Amino acid sequence: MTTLDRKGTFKVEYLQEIEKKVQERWEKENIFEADIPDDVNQEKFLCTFPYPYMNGRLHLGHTFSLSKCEFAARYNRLKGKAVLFPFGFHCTGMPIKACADKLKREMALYGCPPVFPDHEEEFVKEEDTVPKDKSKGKKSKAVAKTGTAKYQWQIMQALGIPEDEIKKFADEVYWLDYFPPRAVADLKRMGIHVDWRRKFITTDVNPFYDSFVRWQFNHLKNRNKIMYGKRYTIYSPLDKQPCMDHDRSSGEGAGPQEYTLIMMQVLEPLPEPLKCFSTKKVSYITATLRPETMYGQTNCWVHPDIKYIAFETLKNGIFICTKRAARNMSYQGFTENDGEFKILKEIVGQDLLGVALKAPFTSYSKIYALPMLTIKEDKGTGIVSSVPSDSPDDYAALVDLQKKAPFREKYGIKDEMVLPFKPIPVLEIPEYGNMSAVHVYEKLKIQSQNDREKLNQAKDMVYLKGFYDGVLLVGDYKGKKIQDVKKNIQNQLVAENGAVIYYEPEKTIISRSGDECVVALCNQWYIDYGNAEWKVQAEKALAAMNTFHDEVRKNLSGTIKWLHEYACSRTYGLGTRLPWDTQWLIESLSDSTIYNAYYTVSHFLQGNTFRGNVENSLKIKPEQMTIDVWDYIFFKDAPFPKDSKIAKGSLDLMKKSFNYWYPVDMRTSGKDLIQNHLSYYIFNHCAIWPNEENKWPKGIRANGHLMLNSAKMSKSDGNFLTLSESLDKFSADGMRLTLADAGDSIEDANFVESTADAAILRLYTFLEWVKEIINTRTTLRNGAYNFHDKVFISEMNMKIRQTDENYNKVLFKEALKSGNCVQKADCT
Ligand code: A2H
Repeated sequence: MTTLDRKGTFKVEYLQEIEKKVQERWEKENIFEADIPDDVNQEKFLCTFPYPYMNGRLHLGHTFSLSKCEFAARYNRLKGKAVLFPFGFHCTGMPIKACADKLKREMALYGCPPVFPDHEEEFVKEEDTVPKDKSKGKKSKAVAKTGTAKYQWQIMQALGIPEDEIKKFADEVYWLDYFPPRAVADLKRMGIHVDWRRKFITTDVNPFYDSFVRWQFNHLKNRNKIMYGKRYTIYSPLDKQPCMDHDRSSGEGAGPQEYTLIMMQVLEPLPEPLKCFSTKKVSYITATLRPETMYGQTNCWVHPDIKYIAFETLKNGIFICTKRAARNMSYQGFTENDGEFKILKEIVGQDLLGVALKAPFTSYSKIYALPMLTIKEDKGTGIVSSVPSDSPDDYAALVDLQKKAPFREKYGIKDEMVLPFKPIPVLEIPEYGNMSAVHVYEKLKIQSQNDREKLNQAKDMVYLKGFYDGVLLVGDYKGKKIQDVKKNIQNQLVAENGAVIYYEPEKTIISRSGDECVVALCNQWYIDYGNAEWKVQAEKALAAMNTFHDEVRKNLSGTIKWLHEYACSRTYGLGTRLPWDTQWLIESLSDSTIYNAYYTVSHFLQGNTFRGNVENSLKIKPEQMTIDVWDYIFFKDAPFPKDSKIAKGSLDLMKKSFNYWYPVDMRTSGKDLIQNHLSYYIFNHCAIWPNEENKWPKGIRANGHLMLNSAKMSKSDGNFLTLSESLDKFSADGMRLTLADAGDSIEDANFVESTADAAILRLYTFLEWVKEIINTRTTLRNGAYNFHDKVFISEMNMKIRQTDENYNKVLFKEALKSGNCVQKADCT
C-alpha cells in the first residue's frame, strides 16, 4: 500500500484542481502560441519530438522522451528566448491499415459484435475457407498461428474503446480521426508547452502535408538521391512487400547479409537417398563468408539431426540445403516463380553423411560430407564448407573425427573419408603463419569442437587479421592481399560455376503481421544512403551538431558509415504516393525526415485542423502548394512563383517564419531511432538544403528506454501506464517531477511510482508552506542582511548557477537535484 492509498487521494486531486485552472488560463491566453517576435533578432529555440504513431493512446514511454523537449522549452523560455515546440501525428505505414483490415475480416467471419471460436486454430481453419482476398486472408492467419496477438476486436477492447464504437475502426480513416485528438487532450492535461495551431497528421488524408512530402521527393529524385532497380531487401512474403524497421515486431536494425554459396556436386554413383535424381546435377550447398579460403576445402559439414530438403533451381540443378535457405533463395531468382520452390525430397542430415563430393577450387578431387554438431539450423544453408587451415571451428571438428574412431563409427564415416585429409595452406597471416586456425588451436589448447568459448576467441583472433593482413598463397591472385581481391575471387568462383551469391536476414526478423522475413530481390524505389558524397555531407552536419552524449555521436557516425540503399516505396498501407510513380506509397521512415520544416508554416495551412480540411486564414488551397511555391518558402534563392494564385504577402509570411525558426535546435527521441530515423533526418536535411548549412539540425538528444518500477514496460505483463493513466494517478506535476528524475543518460531510465507518490506529498507540503509564509510574512524579520542571510544568498546563487548549467546540458535529473526547492521542502 502506498502513502497515497493510506492518506486518500485528496492531495493529488488538490494538485489536479490547480493544474486544471492554470491550464485553462494558459489556453485562454494562448501563451504557447509562438509567432515570430517583433524583434527578429531575439534568440529562438525550436525543439521537436518525432511525431508518434497514431494506432493507440500515448504511453509513459512516449511521455518520457517528449518530456525532454517540454522541459527544455520551458527552460529556454525562462531564459528569454522565443520558443517553439510544435507537435504532429504520424499515420503513415502499414499497422493502422492492417488492423482495420483485420477487424473487417473478423466481423465478416464472426459477426458484429463477433462471437469468437474457443481455439485460435479454428480461426485459422475457418479463415482458410474464405476465398475473397488471398493476401489479406493469409495475413491474419499468420498472426493467429504465431499466437502473439489476440483478435483485433479484443485488442480494441483492451485499448478501452467502447463496444459499440469498435466496428467503426474497420475504416482506417476512423483511426486517424479518433486517436490524434485524444493525444492532444492527454498532452494538454500534462500542461505541455505546445503551439497546437501547428498540429497535423500525415498521409494523403491531409492534402497540405501530402503536397509537402511530394515536393520533398521530387527534389530527392532530381538530385539523384532516389533510384529504381532490383535490390536485396528485407521482405515479408505474407505482406508481399519490403519490411523495414517500423514494420517489424522483432529484428529492428537488421539488414541483408551476403553469403557466397558453394556448390559441391554429388559424385556418381549417387548415394541411396539421392538416387531418384539420377539424371540431374545434385549439389550440397554451403554458405561461406570467406570465399577466398575455398582453395583449402577438405570436406563439408552436415548436421546429422537437421532436416534438409532437395529442390530444383532454374540454372544449377538440384540443391540440398535447409528449407529456410530455399525459401530465401526462391525470392532471389533461384526458382522459376518468385517465392515458389517445390520440395522434391526431405532428407535428415544423417543420411547425407559420407557422400563423396566435388568442390570448386580445392586441390582434393574428392571430399566427403562429415558430421559437425555445432551447425546452426537458422544460418546459411545449414551445410558448411570445411577449411581447417583457416577456420578454427573446422579444424577442431576435423581433429575430433580424425582422433576419435568411435565418433566416426557412430556416424558411419569410413577412415578414408577423414584420415587422408590434411589442412592446405591458403593464406599467410603475419604472426599466425600459413595455417592460422591450426596455430591458434594449439596456442589456446582447444580440446574439441565443443570448446565454444575458446573457439570464439580463436575466431576473433584470426578472422579480422586474415581479412586485413592475409596474403594469398595459391590461385590466380597469389601474392595479393585478401582485402584487395576477396571480391575478385568471389566473382571467379561464380564465373566458373562453382558458386552463387545469396542473401538472408542477418538475424531473424519477424514482421508485425507475424511473418518470418526473407531477403528478396525486388524492383523498387530506394533512397541511396550509400552515396559517398552524401555521406561526407552527413558527417559534416553531424560534426557541427550538439549530440549531448558522446555515445549518440558515435552511434550516428557509425550509422552514417554503414547506411546503404533504403527501400522507400510500399504497396500496402497509408501514406503519400510517389509523385512520378503513383502506384507506390512512400513508407513511414521516409516521409518523416524534414517535416520539422513543415511545422514552421503548418499553422498557416492547417486551419487549426489535423487534416487541413477547413479553410485557413490565408485562404490557401492545397492544390496551390506547387513545387515552386514550396521552393520559394524553403529555399533562399528560389524566385517568386509568378503564376501562383497565393498572395505574395502570404508567401513572404511563410518564408519569414521558416527562416526565423529553422534550423531545429534540439530534436529528442528514444535511442532506438538513432540507426534509422535520426540518421535519415540528417541525410535528408543535407539533400534538401545542400548549400544552406544554417538549415541543418543543430542538436540531437537521445535517451534510453523507460522502465516502470525497475522492470521493462510491457502491456502483456501489466507493467504499463498510458499518459492519461499517469495523469490520473500522479497529477501532471507529480508525473513531471518523476519523469525528470527517471534518468538523463542514454542508458535505460526508470519511472518509480513511489517517487511519484512522494513528489505529490512534497508538492502539497510545499504549497502549504508557501501559504503559511505568505500569511505570516508580516511577522518575518526584515532590515539589513546578517551573516546568515549572506551565506543563504550565496548558497542560492550557487545552486542557481549549477541548475542553469544542468538545464543547459539537458540534464534534468541533475537539475532536479541542484534546483528543486520542492524536494527540500519536507526537510524544513
Ligand atoms: B565460414 P556468421 Cl575459413 N552454422 O566459411 C554454423 N556455422 C556456419 C553456418 C551454420 N549454419 N553456416 C555457415 N557457417 C560458417 C569458411 C570460414 C568461415 C573460414 C573462417 C571463418 C569462417 C570455411 N568454413 O566463419 O555467423 C561459415 O564458415 C567465421 C565467421 O554468419 C561461414 O563462413 O558470421 C560463417 O560460419 C558464417 O558465420
